Amino acid sequence: MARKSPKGDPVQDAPQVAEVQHAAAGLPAIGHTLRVAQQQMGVRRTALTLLRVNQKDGFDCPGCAWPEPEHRHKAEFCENGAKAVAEEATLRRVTPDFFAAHPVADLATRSGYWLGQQGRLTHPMYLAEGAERYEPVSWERAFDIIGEELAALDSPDESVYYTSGRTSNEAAFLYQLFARELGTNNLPDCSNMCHESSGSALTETIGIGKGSVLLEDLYQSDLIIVAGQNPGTNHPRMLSALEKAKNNGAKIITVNPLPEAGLERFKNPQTPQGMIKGTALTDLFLQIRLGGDQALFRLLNKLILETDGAVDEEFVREHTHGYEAFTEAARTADWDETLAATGLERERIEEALAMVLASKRTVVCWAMGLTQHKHAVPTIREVVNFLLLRGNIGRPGAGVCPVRGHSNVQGDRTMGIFERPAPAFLDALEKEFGFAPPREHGLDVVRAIEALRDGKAKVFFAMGGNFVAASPDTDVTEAAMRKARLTVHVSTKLNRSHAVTGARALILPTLGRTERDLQKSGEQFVTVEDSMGMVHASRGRLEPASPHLLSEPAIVCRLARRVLGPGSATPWEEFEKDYATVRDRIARVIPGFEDFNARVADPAGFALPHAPRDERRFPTATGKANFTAAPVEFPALPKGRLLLQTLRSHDQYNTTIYGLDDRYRGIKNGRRVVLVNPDDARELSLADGSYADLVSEWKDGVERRAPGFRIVHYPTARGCAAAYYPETNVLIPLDATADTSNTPASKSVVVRLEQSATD
Ligand SMILES: Nc1nc2c(c(=O)[nH]1)N[C@H]1C(S)=C(S)[C@@H](COP(=O)(O)OP(=O)(O)OC[C@H]3O[C@@H](n4cnc5c(=O)[nH]c(N)nc54)[C@H](O)[C@@H]3O)O[C@H]1N2
Ligand SMILES: Nc1nc2c(c(=O)[nH]1)N[C@H]1C(S)=C(S)[C@@H](COP(=O)(O)OP(=O)(O)OC[C@H]3O[C@@H](n4cnc5c(=O)[nH]c(N)nc54)[C@H](O)[C@@H]3O)O[C@H]1N2
Ligand SMILES: [Mo]
Repeated sequence: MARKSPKGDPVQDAPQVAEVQHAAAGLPAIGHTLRVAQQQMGVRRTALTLLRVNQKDGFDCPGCAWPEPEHRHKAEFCENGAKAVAEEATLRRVTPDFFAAHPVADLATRSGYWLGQQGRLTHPMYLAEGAERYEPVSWERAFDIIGEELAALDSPDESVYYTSGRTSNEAAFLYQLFARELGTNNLPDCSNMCHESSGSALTETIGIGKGSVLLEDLYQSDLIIVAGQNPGTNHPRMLSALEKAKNNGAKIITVNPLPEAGLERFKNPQTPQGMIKGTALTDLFLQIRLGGDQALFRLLNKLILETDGAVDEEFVREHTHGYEAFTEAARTADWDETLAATGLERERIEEALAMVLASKRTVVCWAMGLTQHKHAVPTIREVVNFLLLRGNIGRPGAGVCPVRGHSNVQGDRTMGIFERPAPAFLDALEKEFGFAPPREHGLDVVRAIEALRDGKAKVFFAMGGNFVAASPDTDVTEAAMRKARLTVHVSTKLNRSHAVTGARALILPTLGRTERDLQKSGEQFVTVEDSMGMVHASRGRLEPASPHLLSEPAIVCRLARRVLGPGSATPWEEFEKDYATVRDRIARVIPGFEDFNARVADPAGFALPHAPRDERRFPTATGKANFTAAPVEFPALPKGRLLLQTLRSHDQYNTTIYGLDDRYRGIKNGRRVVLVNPDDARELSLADGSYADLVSEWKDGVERRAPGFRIVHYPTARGCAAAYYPETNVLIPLDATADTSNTPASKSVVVRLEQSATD
């Protein structure tokens, strides 16, 4: 029986299953793009807006962080980029009348999809203590309320400043400056739930937590391994890059428990021939079990070590450290253990090895499939070992390529949004702004939830995002948020975090990327950094959704003036007036941004320095690239249980739900589905089309339950299941996190499926 949708919510969740697709993009994608865009924006605005995405004088696509190619096509956007734009540039509005008609208790019963579909926020809104509804409030009063609550704290460390990854460099720099002047490093961000494991592993091994390849490297590589990533949905423009690499002779190995359509075949909508036939992308598909990647790369490393002449000995000698300990560990890798961990056949691994040995230039790309496991950091370190062995870092056509999510998540980190800032960064801030920044580490996402839960944090401020829906352990997180004195969200759209609040709450509506940002010195632009370390300008042209919006930089500047008062020597007023003055400071504080204003005038932008990529220099503790030798781990699966990964459908952007279809996977009109391998389903007597509750099992013995999921027989790896996030976040225990990075392990949750009594 299909689960009833929340009361009064017109959204039905009645999943249907159609055929699984084996190719991505093509004509259907164009049709979908235009339909979604026109529903939200109308015909004229659709044309005007979509033509400016990722153009040199336009705005950066708020979709993903994939870089723009040098030769931009007239339509340099994809289906899902267009949906992201349409969500922001929509003509629908959430006005004070809306809040008058919908008390918070009503909003709390609504689905995320319904909330998002209501449109853009137009006024600052305030929920007073004990009140049932948000009411309009002036900006001045809003800042006063925040000031009152901050003044009542025993320490600035009782406040938390979250950032999602759409925030521009300028806004992020100002925001961290404000938090640190106030006296706290409590700057958790979405990266804590995303690529933190990549940052941790890469900083330790190569000395910088960012990818080492540029687009040109992909085009020149012989072999690209795409592990734990679904670019057809989440980074569609990456498919054009993969296609170009293939046309240049590259081979592609895909490592994934799911056969993802985009990696099977890409029908490039920008070429007539691409539309009809398309390009087969994957040459070898390794259908791995969830969490088996460390074991796979470890065995490949052993096999490379055992092949005469396969190791780049000169590189290893000149540039690396820890080789002995690593080889000792790698030599113990075991076929049987690896086959059990990965679920792969021996022949497939041998084929992969042959391709690896035939390649002189190898790139490994990855995303959430590698980062969101308990052993994510050692897994990514093993990928680094794999590349180091054959000298595949720091030369053309080769390297590490963690593919970032949010369009400026990498830039926000560069700007200092980090709860554990480097001492050198704090020194530079101190020198430039003349105050002593706090040195103690702050709270990341998981620790911030714990602090709220334990009453140690009382004010929660979010620069974008949807914290309660994106975070793990939904019930725990929501209860923690409700304990806060004040929750504040700087947002473009309504979401669940506005309905699950502290005693008092504020919604501060802000400009999106697509909109004109007019300040006292004139029209402003902002800057962003993509997944490959390229920085460029982004300029919105649309009329703002409402005259009452403030830009993110303006909000931070006004808040800082109100809260820090005349005691702050920082020229907040000037920063608000002219963002170029912010960039001048960034140029003086952050290495690589010298002459920022001059260089960003070049429409193509500029590349940030990357020592391993540019000079084969590794700024690690040892001064070399570090091999590491962690024990191999993989998730244990008790009998009768499945390992669940929580992932994205084709119709969502994280917690923003665009629609109820997942076209490539053949799911329609509903999101409460769980994909199970037919053989597992048979063994567990889970009929296709029947309904079950997902119940997660964790060492604390607490029962976490997500009710009413339709079982879909689907060709995923044995023992593995998949269901969409954020509906499944209720299943992920707060302390089920990755070692070192503390990222929620959202890709390996042990679950049992309990069939509903009515079936
Ligand atoms: N349209 C759209 N674009 C987006 C987003 C969005 O929600 N919608 N989100 C943005 C953000 S913030 C991010 S971080 C990225 C996310 O981009 P992805 O990481 O591609 O997103 P997920 O849907 O989480 O997909 C994880 C992929 O890894 C595979 N996988 C899961 N576990 C394992 C494993 O153990 N091993 C291997 N080898 N594979 C595994 C899954 O089957 C799936 O193909 O996309 C960004 N772009
Ligand atoms: N189970 C599970 N949980 C996950 C993941 C998973 O794979 N599985 N993925 C994790 C990952 S990778 C990430 S990155 C996080 C995402 O976590 P978040 O970044 O917190 O979540 P989003 O859904 O991207 O946030 C959407 C909201 O951002 C606001 N917004 C949009 N554009 C702007 C803007 O320009 N300015 C401002 N101020 N606000 C804006 C809108 O109000 C919108 O409702 O979720 C994580 N959670
Ligand atoms: Mo992400």
